Amino acid sequence: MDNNYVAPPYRIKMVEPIRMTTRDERETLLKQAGYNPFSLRSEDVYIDLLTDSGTGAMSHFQWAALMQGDEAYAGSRSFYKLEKVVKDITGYAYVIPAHQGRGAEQVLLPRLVKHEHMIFISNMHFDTTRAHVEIAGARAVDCNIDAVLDTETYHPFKGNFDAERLVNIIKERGAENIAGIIMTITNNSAGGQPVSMANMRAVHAIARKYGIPVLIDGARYAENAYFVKQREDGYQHKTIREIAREAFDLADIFLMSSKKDGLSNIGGLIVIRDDTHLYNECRTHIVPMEGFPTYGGLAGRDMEVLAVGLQEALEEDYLRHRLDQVRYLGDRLRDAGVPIQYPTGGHAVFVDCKKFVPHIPFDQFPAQAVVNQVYLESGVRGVEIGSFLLGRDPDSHQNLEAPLELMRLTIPRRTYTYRHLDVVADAVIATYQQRNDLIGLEFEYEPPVLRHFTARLRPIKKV
Ligand code: PM9
Repeated sequence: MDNNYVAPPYRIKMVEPIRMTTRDERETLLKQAGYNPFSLRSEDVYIDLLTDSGTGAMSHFQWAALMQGDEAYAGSRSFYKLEKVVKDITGYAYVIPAHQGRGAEQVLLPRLVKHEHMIFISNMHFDTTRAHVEIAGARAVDCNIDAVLDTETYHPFKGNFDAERLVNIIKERGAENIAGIIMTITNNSAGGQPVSMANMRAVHAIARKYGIPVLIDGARYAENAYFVKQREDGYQHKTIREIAREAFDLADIFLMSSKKDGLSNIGGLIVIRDDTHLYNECRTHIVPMEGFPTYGGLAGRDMEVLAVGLQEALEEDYLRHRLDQVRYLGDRLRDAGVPIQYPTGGHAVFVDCKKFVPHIPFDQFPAQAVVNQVYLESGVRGVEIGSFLLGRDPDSHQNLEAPLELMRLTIPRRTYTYRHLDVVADAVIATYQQRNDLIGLEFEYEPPVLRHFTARLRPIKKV
């Protein structure tokens, strides 16, 4: 194991105080939140690892850029700056901003659904992507490799598509019924796991053979490129930018939640290689949904920040430290015997809660029980990525069983120190020592879509 974790390539210029609560306070706060940490106030959280989405720290270059925002409704100078940066990175012709990733999804995905009974196929759909696929009247089919389910065994590219299964699904369903193939890089739900360039190339070749559009869901495309450089033969001497471009060359559309590798607090992108018809359709539909095509729900200052952040996120020093922080937390947990998705991925450590609390069944949300206990223990907020998040089958309405029950400890960019991560590790290890006492949860209130954001739960008391 490489225990040489690099120090940050930045120093701290501004601080935001955070507050530790008492155990008794947290008992009350969690109960008030319906045993769903999404409903906690952030002030009541000591270290917030709910998400890396929009939660990172901006550089002084970004803060300076913010002052240059052109807030014109139409034709903002800030849009053209952003457009140029995105075109330079992707090589694509058309750029439309959106307020965040799901804004881009709601505008783009329905344009690809041409008739009933269509599906999208992905290495793994992220939850909002799945929701927008379903809202568009299609269905989401995941096509991950089996290695992802074996959390203990090393695989350099656990985020990969199962290319053979992809071909079988296309043959079974008929190419005319596939609305698109979505390459999620990195593969968030699988554990922030990277996808290899060889795999992307294979998927692209299959898609071309059957005439199916390829989409990159690239919230964390720069982190993916860094893993390719580290782990895939032939990429060691290429820059992150070159590797990212090679990935974009293997797709037709790039959807981005730029709250991640855009290093910004808000933002999304629809980027289209060359399909003028599709671009015009998106341009039309973005107006009622997000805003005029040169702002798409963003302020001019947001576009300025994003134009700078997209470039900073491609810097190798930044990425090395970012991924080392994740690796550090993962190594601390593994050393203590806590089961995690191994190797660690790009943005988070994913704790394998099927193994952590095997006595809690999937429909009592084992990972949610662990997330809650870690909060009680320490004021650290993680998030469940499992059956609670997955929800119900849109047709049968039965609770779906997730292939993995994970607690995600998501590390915001440039925000916490290694010492903060020690606090997190200690809390998770303390929770692991009490794992046999943890109990499952049931619904007090269950919303019809994306239930994990706003549901209320209660512990199932032992009788
Ligand atoms: N991802 C995350 O925490 C934020 C929402 S859940 C707390 O992982 C991918 C791969 C994502 C993603 C959001 C979106 C949607 C699309 N694709 O959140 O709408 O990881 O900007 O992006 C979250 P927005």
